[in-house]
Amino acid sequence: MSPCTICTCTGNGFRCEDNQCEITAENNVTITTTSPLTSTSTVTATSTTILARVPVDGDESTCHRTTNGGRDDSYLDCSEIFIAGKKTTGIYEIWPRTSSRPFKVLCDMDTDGGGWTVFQKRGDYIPQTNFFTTWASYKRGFGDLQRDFWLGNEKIYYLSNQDEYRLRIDLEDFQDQKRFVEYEWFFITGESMKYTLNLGRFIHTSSAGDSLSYNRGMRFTTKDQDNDASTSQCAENYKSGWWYAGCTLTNLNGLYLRGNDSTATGIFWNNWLGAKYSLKVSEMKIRPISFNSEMLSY
Ligand SMILES: [Ca+2]
Repeated sequence: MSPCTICTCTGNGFRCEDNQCEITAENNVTITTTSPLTSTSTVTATSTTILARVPVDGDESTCHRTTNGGRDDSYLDCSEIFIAGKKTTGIYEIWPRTSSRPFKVLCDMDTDGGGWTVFQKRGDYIPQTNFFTTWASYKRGFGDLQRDFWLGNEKIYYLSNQDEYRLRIDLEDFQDQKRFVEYEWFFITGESMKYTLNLGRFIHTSSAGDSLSYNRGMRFTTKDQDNDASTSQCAENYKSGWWYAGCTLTNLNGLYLRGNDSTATGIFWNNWLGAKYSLKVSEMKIRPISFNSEMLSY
């Protein structure tokens, strides 16, 4: 995850890219960018093009995009990228409607017709990313899109509220058995509502049982912010950040414990292998309900 910038930009077209302010503009528009940490620069555009890249340091939360800078040729999610003909699983840039800037995501272009935007991934990597982390970390996202990661609650919020999305979860154990579950629809609220899990009906053609409906309507909880429905601290009990109720039947952000463990603090999906088996792979992903890859082949 690349940090963005401290910068105030005025003018027609601005976006953050690779730790820099990337400036674009229409004909003969003057753009002024300022950064308290570096310099002020003024550039004049003569065409729609990248005019300058202004390196600045700091926190992405203070970046602001003005009018439609850069958005015209951007994608809302991985399904749009798939429809545009890019059908190879990998990392792409998207720009959800309410996000102030574009960001990179992992697109699963293979599973069940492709077009999935992946927001969580666990796998057998060394070293492992630490998922027993803070509210701020879950908000921002962490890990490596090439390996294991949490995309970030803020980004999941932008993504999941711009369309009606199906949720799919792909799971794998250490004997290479695979299962999946789907839920009819999925979105999370914004931070003011604690990223509450809104979840549609469990789809019964799934190949594992339903372990997530129990968390429906629950707020997100981390080790430093207890929003669960238990008198205990679920995040501490299960070593994770999740939409705990009192507490949970699944813990996909749990510790990476590689198979059987007696503690039930691993990556478990109770209605497949129970709470004392820590899975090898978990991937959580969304795709518009309206997506139909078969129609695209004509
Ligand atoms: Ca509690």
